Amino acid sequence: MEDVERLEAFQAKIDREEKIEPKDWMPAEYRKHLIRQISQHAHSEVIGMQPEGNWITRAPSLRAKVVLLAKIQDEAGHGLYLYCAAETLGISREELLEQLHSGKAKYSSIFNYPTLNWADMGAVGWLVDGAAIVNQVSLQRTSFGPYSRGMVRICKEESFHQRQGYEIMATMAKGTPEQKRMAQEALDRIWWPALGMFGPHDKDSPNTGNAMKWKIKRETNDELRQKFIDKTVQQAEVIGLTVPDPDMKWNEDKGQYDHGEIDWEEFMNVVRGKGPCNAQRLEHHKKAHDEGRWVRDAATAYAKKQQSKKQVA
Ligand code: FAQ
Repeated sequence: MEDVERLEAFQAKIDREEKIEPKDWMPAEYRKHLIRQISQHAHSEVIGMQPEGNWITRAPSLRAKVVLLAKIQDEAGHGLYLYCAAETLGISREELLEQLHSGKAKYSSIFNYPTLNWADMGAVGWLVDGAAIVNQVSLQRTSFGPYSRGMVRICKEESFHQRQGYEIMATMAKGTPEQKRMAQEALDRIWWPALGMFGPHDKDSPNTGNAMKWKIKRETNDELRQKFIDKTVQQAEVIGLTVPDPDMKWNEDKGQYDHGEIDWEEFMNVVRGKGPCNAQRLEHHKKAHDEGRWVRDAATAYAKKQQSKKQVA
């Protein structure tokens, strides 16, 4: 078929709400777009383990430690599903990691902020996983089959993550005045970076046009950010905390909250690698990757040996 016909057939399939699968024909731009987004998503899951990993040894109880450990291990699993989904598009794991280490591939800006105390574990679970769920529930309906199916599994686990964070915040908010202050300060620190997770305003988002046409994204950055705000402001009120936005106000006519503006200059600085922890996060990942080389070599050698045994038998 000519490319024009193929393109029409491809778009028609998307418009019929049928999934695109790895062996289907797809335009090079669609493949490239997906590799960029899925790999950025995978890197975020894995780099996102660092700010929470920082608190495993200092969790305030055995229960808190077990819950946090389970949550962080889930994030590693999410990274693996997503790397596998990206690999079905014809890129290798080595190339994906090379792009992360060279700075070509991004990961979510939120993970370049430090986690200063235990209340931050609550705020990260509640707000960061909360924002991730809003985005990922929408991505369950994305047009690429492996990404969509990965999202279904991931969303089931993310809702536990959000609740464990909210539980920490609720407990601290009704604790001593000092604990309540810590919870409020964690909310103050993480609120604006969490809103940045949804990306730039739609008018400043170069990828949204194609993403919506190809149904990679089902809702825009601003639509998802608004959904998150509308849900979360009320959750804060329930536990007696206040979001740090003096312009936050319920708009009866629109049926949603009006809110203040993100500091976009700070956002862009963090995205461009100049956030408080960008260098530290990448260094740590590179070091762990180098130190794990012997495990990968051993696993590959074992798999090869099993394969040759099968061939002999
Ligand atoms: N940070 O044109 P758009 C989690 C970049 S997982 C860094 O709007 P797009 C679980 C963007 O890549 C959280 N960069 O781009 C967890 C693009 O640059 P590029 C991760 C950002 O793709 C919790 C440029 O700006 N979730 O939290 C950010 O249409 C706790 C222009 O932007 C996902 O990755 C940002 N915040 O929309 C784990 C969801 N925003 O690539 C551990 C999947 C924008 O052209 C612990 N991704 N950029 O060089 C998406 O939904 C989309 O990629 C968006 C951005 C919405 C992030």
